[in-house]
Amino acid sequence: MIGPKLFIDTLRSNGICFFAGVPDSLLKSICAYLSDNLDDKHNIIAANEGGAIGIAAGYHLATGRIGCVYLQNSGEGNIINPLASLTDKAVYNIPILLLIGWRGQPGVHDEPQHIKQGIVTTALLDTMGIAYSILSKNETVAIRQISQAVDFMKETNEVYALVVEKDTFDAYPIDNNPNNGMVLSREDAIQMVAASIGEKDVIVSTTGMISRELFEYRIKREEGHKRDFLTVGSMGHASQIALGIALEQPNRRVWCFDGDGAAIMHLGGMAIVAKEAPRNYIHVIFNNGAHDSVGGQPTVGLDIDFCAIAIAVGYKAAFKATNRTDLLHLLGKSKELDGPILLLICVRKGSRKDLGRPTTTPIQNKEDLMSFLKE
Ligand SMILES: Cc1ncc(C[n+]2csc(CCOP(=O)(O)OP(=O)(O)O)c2C)c(N)n1
Repeated sequence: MIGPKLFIDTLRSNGICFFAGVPDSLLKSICAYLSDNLDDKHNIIAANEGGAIGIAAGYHLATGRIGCVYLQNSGEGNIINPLASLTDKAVYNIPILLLIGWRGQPGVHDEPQHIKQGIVTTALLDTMGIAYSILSKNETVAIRQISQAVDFMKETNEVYALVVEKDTFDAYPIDNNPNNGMVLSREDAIQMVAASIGEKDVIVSTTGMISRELFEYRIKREEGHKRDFLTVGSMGHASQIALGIALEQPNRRVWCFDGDGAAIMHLGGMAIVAKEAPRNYIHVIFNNGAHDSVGGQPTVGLDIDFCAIAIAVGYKAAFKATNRTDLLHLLGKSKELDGPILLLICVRKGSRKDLGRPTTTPIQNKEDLMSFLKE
């Protein structure tokens, strides 16, 4: 395995001193090392992976140097457009080193949402004409790969990718201190909101632990999962899935259980919710200021005013809760109001150590929900 310090030091000694990206569980120790050792001018956690390509391209334009963009392979879709129409040699020919965490690598067990992406990870790079290598777990070989990648980028001005398998990097102590100043746990908040929704209401929950905590809540209550659509992949799109349902089913309330990282990833979706203005739409953002599900790296969630954003784009109302009493009060109040409404719930970081994963398949989940929506 490769030590995160050695890896980053090698990049730096090859002239790569600027990083942007979206955190990934396989790159957890690299992301943690970068957060601990670089300031936020040299390590920018982007809204989405495509944005990170833009930032690294701008960095190159301003400095002539090469930046590194890190991402989970789930974010490959988000980078295809800027790779094809910005950095490609047929357009601006801008070099960037990609560091791609390979979830769902064929032969390695993973969750359903990673299987297809795992299969197409290197095929997409081939199709895009992007040179790559699979990062060796041997430090000496990895050091050589980095210098070859840098030579290639300097010579051609093209993008190069290092694809990272599971267990490539040594652990690095992660400062995932749940204490972000908030008192409510995300799981408690999820349970309080889920317990308050009407019999006919449905929930579209976002990627990561929010869906896992909702799933376990239904098990505990023996309620089945038919009211919930678990957006296990497709990070950042839960609010739009909820919008699609809400517009077609105006007689039931549709709740989106979003994360701050996911909401920020495709923040523009809120403007479309507001424009379509379904009266039955409630957007709940569980805001811990972190990408908690992949290691707790910071988002700008606690630095921005989501309620002001919601009102500015046209939501009918937006409320913030930071404790149980406020939340209970707001849940009661929001039932009397027309949507779209934003409920911003500030929560602690962290989760239960024994938190499980959905045991039903995505297809079962979809079919159960669709039958429920027909009732
Ligand atoms: C396009 C894409 N990029 C990255 C990921 C990896 N990923 C899964 S969950 C997650 C963090 C989600 O953070 P947030 O929405 O704030 O919810 P939290 O985990 O903090 O509850 C990330 C980055 C992904 N699944 N898809």
